[in-house]
Amino acid sequence: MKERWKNMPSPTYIVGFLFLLFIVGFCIQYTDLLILFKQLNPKLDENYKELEHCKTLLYGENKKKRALNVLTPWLAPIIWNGTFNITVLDAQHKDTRIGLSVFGVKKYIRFLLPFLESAERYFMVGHNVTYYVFTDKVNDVVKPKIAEGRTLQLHDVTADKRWQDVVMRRMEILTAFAKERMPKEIDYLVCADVDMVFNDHVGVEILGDLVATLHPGFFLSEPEGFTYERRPISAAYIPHGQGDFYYPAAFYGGKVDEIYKLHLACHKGIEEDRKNKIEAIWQEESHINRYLLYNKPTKILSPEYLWDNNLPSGEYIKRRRFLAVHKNHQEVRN
Ligand code: 5GW
Ligand code: MN
Repeated sequence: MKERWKNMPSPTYIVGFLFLLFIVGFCIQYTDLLILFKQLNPKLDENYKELEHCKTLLYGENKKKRALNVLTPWLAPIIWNGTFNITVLDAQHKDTRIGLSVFGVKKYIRFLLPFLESAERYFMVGHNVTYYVFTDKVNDVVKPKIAEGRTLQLHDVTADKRWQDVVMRRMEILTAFAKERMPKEIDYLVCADVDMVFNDHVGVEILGDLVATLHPGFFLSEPEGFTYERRPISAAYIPHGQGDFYYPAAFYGGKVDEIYKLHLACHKGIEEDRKNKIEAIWQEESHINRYLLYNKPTKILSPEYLWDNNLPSGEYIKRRRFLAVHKNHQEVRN
């Protein structure tokens, strides 16, 4: 007995060993494992740089802000720079047909050419793209040079007198197109405002069954601060205490059948409101937000995909992929 006791490590040794274990545990817990990984494999250097931004989103001081996460509570990815591998995704979508719809009605026709030219530079480059341009002045449209594998369709629409009707009409027109024509021509439809330009890569990483963007003006706000329609009499009503994110009507998309369902629901809601002599606070955007509360998007785009250089909190936005064009509101109003 006595002999064996002598062979046991001394208490100092045990304490030292436990301390060492603690230090190792601490390091694993609090240092970035990717750094260790990177040292083992220098080829990961490039990926590491991309992931750095993703990491700050995941572990940074703002992780409690739900928009700054990379997954929603229902496990839909939120697409921030560095969260996708475009080479893999491009290969997966080699045969995918993508539609981009845009309205240039009345004075907004002036935004069409810069919009389309920028789309040729940055939107789904190398993929099969169909532009669906809706305008009241088909003959005045100046077409940009379109790359091979891409087509531009011009469609005539009526110009409503009130701007509110112009923006809401989009739901009705896109319901019809997503039902009749688009299923034969495209797999996914992306819907955009025209008073915008593509300013950096926007590719197949944005494709999903039902995709919406985080509104650049509200991504750091709590749902109570969102400008949802709060009057119960409207079909776009969202009760206080509810809501995940505030989604803009200026950039969203999805599989054609999903987008058809969204547009049909919004169109019906707008018609119902019309009968009840009410108009939702932000027109079709309010109806889209209502729809997406009960039909959760399967993918969400960070405000990189809808940014305005006049907004604060630009430090979160590493890539300004789709940018608002500054407009003279007086000048473009009818
Ligand atoms: C005109 C005046 C006020 C509001 C909207 C319009 C308008 C919008 C129009 O006269 N013609 C037209 O085609 N639009 C379409 O609706 C454009 O595609 C435009 O991008 C979209 C949404 O209207 P915006 O861009 O003025 O809305 P915000 O929220 O970006 O200011
Ligand atoms: Mn706009």
